[in-house]
Amino acid sequence: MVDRPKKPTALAATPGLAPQAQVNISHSNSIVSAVLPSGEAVEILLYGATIISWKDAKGVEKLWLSEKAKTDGSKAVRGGIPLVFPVFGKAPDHAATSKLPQHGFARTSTWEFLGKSTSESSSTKEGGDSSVKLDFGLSSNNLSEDSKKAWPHEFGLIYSVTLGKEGLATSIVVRNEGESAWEFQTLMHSYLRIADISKISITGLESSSYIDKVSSPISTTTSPSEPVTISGTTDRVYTPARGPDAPVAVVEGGKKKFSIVRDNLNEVVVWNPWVDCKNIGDFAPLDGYKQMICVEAGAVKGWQKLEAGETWEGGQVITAAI
Ligand code: TA6
Repeated sequence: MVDRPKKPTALAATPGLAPQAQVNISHSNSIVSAVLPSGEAVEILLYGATIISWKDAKGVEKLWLSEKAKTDGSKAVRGGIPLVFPVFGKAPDHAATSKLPQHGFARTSTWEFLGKSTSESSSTKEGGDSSVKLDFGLSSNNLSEDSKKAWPHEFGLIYSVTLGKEGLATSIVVRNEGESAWEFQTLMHSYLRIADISKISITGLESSSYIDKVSSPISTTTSPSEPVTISGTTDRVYTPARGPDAPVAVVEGGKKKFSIVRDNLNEVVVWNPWVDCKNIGDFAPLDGYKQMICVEAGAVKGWQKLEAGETWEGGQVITAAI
């Protein structure tokens, strides 16, 4: 290259945009993954719009996934964050959803990837303050004939997963696209990864009403004014006394590992199958219950009713300690 005397000094380097999040679709269009410049990562299976992995900037996995989890679309994923809609559990006494499988059809339907939107700070500091929102859609048209027959209502769901440096947000918009009202329940069935179930306590559920699904008969009672600890099969639907924007936190060895705040999701389900996991065919390893705790934000007590054309939205933000 000819060297030119007196060539202009280099223009002050205009700070470029902060590096962007990388979003890919892989595994024959079945998995959407995103990685932030700072290293945080998330993977979502289009089957069920199930989050199957969420890693922090150091590559530490935050979600528990069974070693026997099916991610081939043959059944609901055992682990990660499956999505429950339009019914939580089974509702034999609720005519409109009584024919649906446990936890409804959202987690066993193939969703569409609607796209991504990123937000970068203008800052050029390492990694910026970037986050990326991934949107997924499901409507009556995506349903199997069986599901349509079991729940013949016109609906539209948009499920958004936002990966940020501080945490992971999931939110759902539910729309009644039909001509008549219907009602639903929804829940984000988060399997959080921990090191040792005997060392965790859950705060934010003190002095709160809860349904104990392990007791026989199932009972409704109020929790004591201290954190919840797990020492056996646990399956409880809490209505936290301090409301959705008061954090529910998983503390392990005295250190806060996860903190969850909610929007319009008034209930928090706490589930650990303990040694009963031996009766769950896709739960592995058999001592895996020691490394997981389900803390599930949902609207599952009673039913949300949508008139024709109405929309409902709810969500959660999970922050995880690095
Ligand atoms: O969220 C707790 C719960 O409703 C438990 O009762 C247990 O059934 C768990 O969900 C897992 O349900 P699944 O249908 O995924 O086996």
